[in-house]
Amino acid sequence: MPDIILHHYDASPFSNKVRLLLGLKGLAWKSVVTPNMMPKPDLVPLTGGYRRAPVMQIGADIYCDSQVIMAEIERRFPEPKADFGAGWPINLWADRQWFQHSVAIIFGLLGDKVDPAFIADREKLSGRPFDVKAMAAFAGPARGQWRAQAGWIERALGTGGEDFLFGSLPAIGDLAAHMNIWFLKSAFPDLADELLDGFDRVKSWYPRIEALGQGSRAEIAGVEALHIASEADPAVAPFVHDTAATGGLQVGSDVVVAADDYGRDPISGKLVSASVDRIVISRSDSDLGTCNLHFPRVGFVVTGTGAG
Ligand SMILES: N[C@@H](CCC(=O)N[C@@H](CS)C(=O)NCC(=O)O)C(=O)O
Repeated sequence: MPDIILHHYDASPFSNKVRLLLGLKGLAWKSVVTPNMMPKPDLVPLTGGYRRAPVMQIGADIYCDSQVIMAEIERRFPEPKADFGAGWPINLWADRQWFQHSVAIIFGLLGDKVDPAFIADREKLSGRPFDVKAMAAFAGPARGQWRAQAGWIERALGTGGEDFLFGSLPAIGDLAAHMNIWFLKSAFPDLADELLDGFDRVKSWYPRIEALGQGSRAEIAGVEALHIASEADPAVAPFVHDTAATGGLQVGSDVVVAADDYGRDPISGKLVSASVDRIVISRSDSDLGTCNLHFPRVGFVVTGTGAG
C-alpha cells in the first residue's frame, strides 16, 4: 500500500483530530504542511478545488474532510478498533455546532489581532462576513453554550464511569469530542480552564486522549505528493454502488460534489460509486492522470450535471 500522506497544518483542529487517530492506530505517515489560507498550489490540483484542511492522500486516492479520512483509516487499519459507539453523530455535532461556538469565542477575543488577509480568505470560504466585532459580541453568550456542550462530555463520561466515552478503549467519538477543547486550550488555555471548571472527568480524560500521540510523522514536500499521485492508479472503490444514496444517479454520471456548510467550492468528476457512508468521484488531467476523490455522504451534496 502507498504511504498515508496528510495535507494539513499544525494549528488546524480538524487535522489534529486525524493526527490523534493516526496515533491511536500507531501508524507511520507523511506530512505535507499546507498554508492556512489560499492559495494552496500543491493541494488544489489534487482535490479538483476542495481547499479545506485536512486532506488525506494514499497514492491516487484523495480523501476530503476529516469524516471520510477517519472512516478510511478505520477501514484500512481496523486494529485497534476505533469506530464504535455513536462516533459519527458526535463528530458531526462537534465539527459544526460546537466548532462555531469555539470560532466565535477565539476570533472574538483575538479581534483586531486577526490578520486582514485571513479575514478576507475566510469571507471567501464562507460566503459571509467574517465579522470579528460581531463574534466578540457573541463571545459572551457563546461561552455559556460552549461550557454546556463540554458538560455533555462530562456527563457522558460519568454514565459508564470508564476511561473513555464508550468504555475502556478510545474511539472516534472521543477524538471528535476532544477537538474543540484542544482548539480553545491552544488559543486561550486559561479560558478553557475556566469553562471546564468542575468538569473533573473531562480533565482526567483529556490527557488520556493526548497520550495517544500522533503516530510517526515524516515531512515531505507538496510537489513530491503530487508526483506520487501522478505515478499511482486509484484503488478499486471499497463498496458496491447504492443508487439510493445519490437520489438515483448512476455510476459514470457527470456530477458535482460540494460541502453543504462552508467552503462549498464545487468539485466536478464522474461518479465512481456512492454508499450511505461515502461519495467517490474520479477526475483526470494531463498532469496527474486519474485520481479518485472521496467525500463523506453526510455533509456533502452530489448533483448530476446532465452530461455523461
Ligand atoms: N468538515 C471539514 C472542515 C474542515 C475545516 O473547516 N478545516 C479548516 C481548518 S481546521 C479549514 O480548512 N479552514 C480553511 C483553510 O484552512 O483553508 C472537515 O471535517 O475536515
